[in-house]
Amino acid sequence: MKMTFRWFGESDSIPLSYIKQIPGMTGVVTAVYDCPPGSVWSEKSVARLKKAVNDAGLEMEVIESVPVPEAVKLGRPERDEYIQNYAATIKILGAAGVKCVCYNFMPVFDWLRTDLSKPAPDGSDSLSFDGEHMARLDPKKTALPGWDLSYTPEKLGELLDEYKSVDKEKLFGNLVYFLRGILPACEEAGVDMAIHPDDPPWDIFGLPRIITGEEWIDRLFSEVPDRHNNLTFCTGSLGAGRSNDVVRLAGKYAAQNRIKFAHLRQIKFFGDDGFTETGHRTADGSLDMYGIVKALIDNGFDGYVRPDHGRNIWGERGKPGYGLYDRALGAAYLNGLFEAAEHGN
Ligand code: DNO
Repeated sequence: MKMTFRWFGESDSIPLSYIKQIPGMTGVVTAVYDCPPGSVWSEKSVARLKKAVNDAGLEMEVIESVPVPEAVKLGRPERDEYIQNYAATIKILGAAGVKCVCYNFMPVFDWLRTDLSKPAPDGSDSLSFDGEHMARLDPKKTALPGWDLSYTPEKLGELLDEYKSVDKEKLFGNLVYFLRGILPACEEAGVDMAIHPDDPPWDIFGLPRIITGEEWIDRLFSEVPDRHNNLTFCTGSLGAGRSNDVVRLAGKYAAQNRIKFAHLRQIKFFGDDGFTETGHRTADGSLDMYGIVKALIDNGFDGYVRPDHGRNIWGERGKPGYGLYDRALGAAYLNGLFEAAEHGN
């Protein structure tokens, strides 16, 4: 297991030197943010990022994310060009020592929350999702965290209309087409693709979401068995789907050697489908964090791990979910769980 920490590049307010001081930290999970979406990442940008990370005594073996353009998810005719660009980026990353690329295949929006700073009784605050609140929103009139703010309301409207002809089957077919297009580059470059589950794992605003649980994940691996087609096991995303037994799924996909990267995060359920992010401990939420870590270890997991979203604590006003303090506490706690699980307790 390699413990890592997400870092948003030079604009991140957290210095690499602080990340290095977290016990057991081996590297950062990062991305190039100065290349236009859909283009081939420049070798110069990748090399600069890697140098900054390595100079701080850290590794850059995981990229999160190389975004997949909407044209690819929609299956537009121009997707082939974007897929070629994606494959070229993978080769550049592989040459720079990157081993794993985390990506998602969610239409239009990435992760969604209805509250970025829900207060807790101890004075901390965190991200939260409330389905009833979400149901009252009009995507063309509101901007929520996780939304791509570069869309104008008109563009967003057009995109939402275009997705009306894309159901789950079509989206799945487009994912398979994308993977078949890039996997030869992954083989050549020694890079594992690790798809991130949809967050939350159900349809939003009528947009189809497919990486939501066991049925579709099994289908993905049976349709594209290539060994570079893998999973980012995100406990908070999968776990928000209450029918997903994350301990069992962690064991199952670790045994299949499909988990290359784990996002370990705690959530506490409320109402029918609501959840609030909490501290990482099992006792703080609804997921059995030790059970998850033990299932991973008992089934041979040896990939990258990162603490996922943290709360705002100690007066920090971090990037939502990505402050320093609570994620550092999460990493320390997770290191303890891994140590115990590895010793067979
Ligand atoms: C949220 C993250 C996601 C993730 C992407 C991967 O904090 O886990 O935004 O990076 O979905 O493409």
